[in-house]
Amino acid sequence: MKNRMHPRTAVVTAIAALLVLAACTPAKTSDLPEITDARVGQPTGPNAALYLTARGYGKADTLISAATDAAETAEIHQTTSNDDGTMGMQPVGSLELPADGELVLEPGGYHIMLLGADRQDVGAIVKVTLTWSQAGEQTIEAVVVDPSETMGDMDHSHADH
Ligand SMILES: [Cu+2]
Repeated sequence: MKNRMHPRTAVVTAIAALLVLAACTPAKTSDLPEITDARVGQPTGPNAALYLTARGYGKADTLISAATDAAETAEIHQTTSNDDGTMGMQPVGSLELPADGELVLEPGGYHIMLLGADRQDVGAIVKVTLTWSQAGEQTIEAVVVDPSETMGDMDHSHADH
């Protein structure tokens, strides 16, 4: 009896092996940072602070600006401690995202300041477009959270704005 199964079995096995390989390989290398924890402290005054965590995608990148329809303008800020113990903040031109590292914007550190921010309900979604020097524009959605969750940047004076 002719054995015709062997070659075919070999082909099927090879295809199965390829499928397994394909499944194990990332389908597509992302060319955008992965953004998590994007949140905006509910505006209690003219301004609001946005925080997020960005994960690198294999190439170093630089966050150079942010924009949103939910505020008059948006700036990248850094919270600083003044010599007299009070907190202040200042605009920073850009923020580095390491190739496989993280860029964390959090209370007491970096944030994106929404100047002239619209009134927002807790739970609302604010769309913000980040501009990266390499990846280009990336629109993200940030959830509006209770101001108590972003203490540290909401209390101090924004007189320098
Ligand atoms: Cu600020």
